Amino acid sequence: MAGMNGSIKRSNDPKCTPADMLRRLVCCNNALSFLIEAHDGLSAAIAGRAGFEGIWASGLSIASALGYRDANEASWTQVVDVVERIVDTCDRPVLVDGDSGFGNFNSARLLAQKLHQRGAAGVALQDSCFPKMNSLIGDRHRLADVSEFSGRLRAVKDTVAEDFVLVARVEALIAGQPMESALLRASAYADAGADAILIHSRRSTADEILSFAKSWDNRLPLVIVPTKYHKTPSSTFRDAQIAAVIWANQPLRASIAAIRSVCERIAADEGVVGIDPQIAPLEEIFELLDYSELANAESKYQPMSS
Ligand code: SPV
Ligand code: MG
Repeated sequence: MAGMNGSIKRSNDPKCTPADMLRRLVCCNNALSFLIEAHDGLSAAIAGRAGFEGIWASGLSIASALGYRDANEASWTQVVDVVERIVDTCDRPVLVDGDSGFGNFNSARLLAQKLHQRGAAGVALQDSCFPKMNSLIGDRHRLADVSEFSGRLRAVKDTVAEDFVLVARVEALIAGQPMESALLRASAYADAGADAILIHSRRSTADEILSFAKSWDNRLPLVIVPTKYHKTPSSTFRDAQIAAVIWANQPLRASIAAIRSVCERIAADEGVVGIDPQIAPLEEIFELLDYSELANAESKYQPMSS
């Protein structure tokens, strides 16, 4: 189906909601799934065409694209607005990085409800205090109290449509807590109704994640973000029965490298002849955002007067 936003191809089948699609990827599937980061409508359109099964609306990437630091500088309504653009330009289910839920149980459930209304398939909430700091920088990662965070999860489950996927993200290992604490937290979040656990690590090897997965023993599906342990082959994650891998920031980082190199070259050359063959043609923009749908709609609804 083509829609008003130019490139919407979402199914009209009420039996297959975005949440159902994400649930199949993360919760009811024995195969390893892959989600890729998007930070705006255009990056989501590109990711969908590359064949990814699901989209990770990354907090780091959305904040960075807006020119904010990943420290809750962007407001939750700004994130919701970006998510709407991602949802409208891509037919894949979108799992949103909801950080810690922007406060308490009430802001968490409001955020989740608005994300659901805008077409997101699920939200990941992490057990951090507000404001959070990106997990891959610094040592100031204050953890929320387990029962208070469990209340945030329960509030989301009780408020938002039943099929909306709720991923509970455990930050214990990021905060330097022992494995035991990570497992206890994950257990509490499973009891609170989470559909999957995102266990995060910033070690350069997957040892921590693999040891967690072994002890966890598949109580709920596991989601991981191998940014720092990116050299680990996917077969290792498959063998550990991980449910989903999120490539959380590579498209944003690719765009930074490409924009930097093109800007430097144009500045040095005082012209664009040298770079033109290397950059995306305008036609690609028109195709990604489905300009042909608009042309068809114009001839149907607004024929040129003769
Ligand atoms: C994100 O993509 O915003 C994440 C993953 O939350 S990380 O940057 O590793 O915290
Ligand atoms: Mg994040």
